[in-house]
Amino acid sequence: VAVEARKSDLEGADLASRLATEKIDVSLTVRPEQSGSLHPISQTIEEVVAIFGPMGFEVAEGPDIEFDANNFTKLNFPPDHPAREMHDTFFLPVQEDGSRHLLRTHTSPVQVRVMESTKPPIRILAPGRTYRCDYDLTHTPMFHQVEGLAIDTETHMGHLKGCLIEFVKAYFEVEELPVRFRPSFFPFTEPSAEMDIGCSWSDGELKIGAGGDWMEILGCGMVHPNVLKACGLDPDVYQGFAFGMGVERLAMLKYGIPDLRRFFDADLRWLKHYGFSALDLPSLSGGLSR
Ligand code: 2NL
Repeated sequence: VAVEARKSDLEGADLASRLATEKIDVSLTVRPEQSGSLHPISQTIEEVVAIFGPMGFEVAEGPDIEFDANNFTKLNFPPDHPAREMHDTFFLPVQEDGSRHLLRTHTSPVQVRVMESTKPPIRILAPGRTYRCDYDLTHTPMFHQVEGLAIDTETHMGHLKGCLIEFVKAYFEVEELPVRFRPSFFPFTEPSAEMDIGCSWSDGELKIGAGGDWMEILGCGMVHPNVLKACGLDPDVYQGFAFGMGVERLAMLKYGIPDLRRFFDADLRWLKHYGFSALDLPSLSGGLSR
């Protein structure tokens, strides 16, 4: 190792003296002219993680190929729920034992796995790829979600509202951001809500912040007792909140990206235009985006 190190030192010194005496253009020889960039999906996930991290949420991951039970049954989807249709879900061939695997339709199975293996308190974020049999102007068969889950003995709707209001203000970098929670329905939460943020439209351009219009940003709710039970947690002891949001949508709203399908074209001009420097990691103190 010592010999190797001295050999490369010599080469370094040799190169330096050659550069000095032979006037070699350094920009052509040693400095790369082009550098790669972070895809807006990666950037957006990093930003969301940077905001929830200091609130105590840790990133959890799981497989893209899941059991039907983890994707649907334990999440309180009734056996005849429309989302279970062949039509919306990519199923793998039925196994010999009759069970069937699928491509997860949301990242909730990650939270199912964490609840089954961890004694609360639980605070996790589950970012990742999700799949649905859908392809048009506003849907791609593969897309990304970030879901969050917090479980403890006294976690309540006030905690949910506090965390999510702090999140949208930090993500959109708007301190005076109007928010509202509308009642909604998901099989896995009760009560359920959708969160809107204030916005305005002028000359066909969207502005986030006060302005009289509303923009839906995420879905959330208190984890359904049936889900806690199915994941081995006693609903008389534990309760918690969960939320989910679409990463492409978050990225399009913040960075003014008009067409969803361009995200997955691998077009270098698009990537260069909308990409981020890998050296500018988002942080709350240093600024989320530059
Ligand atoms: C949306 C709504 C949501 C959840 C996801 C969740 C996960 C578990 C238990 C309970 Cl394991 N809930 N996730 C809850 C509410 C809403 O997503 O619009 N996503 C794009």
